[in-house]
Amino acid sequence: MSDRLVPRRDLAGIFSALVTPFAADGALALDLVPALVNRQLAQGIAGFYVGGSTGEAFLQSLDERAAFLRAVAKAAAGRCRLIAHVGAVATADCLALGRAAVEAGYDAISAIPPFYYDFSRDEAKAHYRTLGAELPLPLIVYNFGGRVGRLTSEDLLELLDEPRVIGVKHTSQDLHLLERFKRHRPEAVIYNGYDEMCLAGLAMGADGAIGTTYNFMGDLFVRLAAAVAAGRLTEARALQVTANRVIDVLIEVGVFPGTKAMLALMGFDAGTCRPPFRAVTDADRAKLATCVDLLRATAAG
Ligand code: MN9
Repeated sequence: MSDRLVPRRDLAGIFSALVTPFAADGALALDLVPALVNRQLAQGIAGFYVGGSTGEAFLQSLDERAAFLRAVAKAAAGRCRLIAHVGAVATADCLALGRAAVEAGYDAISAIPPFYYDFSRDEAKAHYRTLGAELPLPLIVYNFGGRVGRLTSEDLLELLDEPRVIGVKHTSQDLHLLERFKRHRPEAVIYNGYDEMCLAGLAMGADGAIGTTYNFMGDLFVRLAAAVAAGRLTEARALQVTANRVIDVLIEVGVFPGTKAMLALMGFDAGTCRPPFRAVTDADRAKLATCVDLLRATAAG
């Protein structure tokens, strides 16, 4: 396959699955984007995965999603790598968002398989082939556990052979499959998806990680990844355990509303989530405040 894209190594590393801030009235709060982007870049992350699950993509119109892609690219101003999640049910909607990402200067696009309808495996694979053929950007398949429709492990391995597919965002506990992706195509860029298993994913060969909690503890995971790369697994494990103390609380209060609340407690307004996500309560905030203290102590130590 001579027209096959060679995956760029600078797409490896820790990527924040950036939250999308909404104002109290539910409107997109694009004014909050520059401070959020600057804060997270200061933590040393490689870049942003914009408009994915964490970005509440499926609670937004296509116009809003495109506007947010543009706002993040403007705020980032070439200082980091940017991956646009353009997944949608309709292939045409993915293409429209993909074109917005191309115009805004994104480095890669990514997409969840077409969902809701029982699309056949061939239909889902054809969807990715169309995105690859029509959009002049590297493509990262988003493998999200139960939400991949009928795509099998073999289908995902087959998609890794597509000329424009350079990698997989692997939000799955199946780390054997992650290792099979790397064995099948060693130069591919494979991202660990569950933050609470980041160490395990990196140990099994992931090139990086994309996650929700890197919005507010990206620095911890940058340190964790560096420790793994240097073979300091005891240190990496201690960092993962600290992170997981926080993630357990987040799962209790709701990962996305909890992430925005953590950012607020740290001094960065990330707005609210859209319903049906719940609003955090004072009791939630009190629990999360103990997590902020834990992270501060870890950063100091
Ligand atoms: O892709 C995220 N997964 C989802 C990454 O959004 C479904 C993760 O970062 C999780 O939010 C995180 C908490 O379970 O690992």
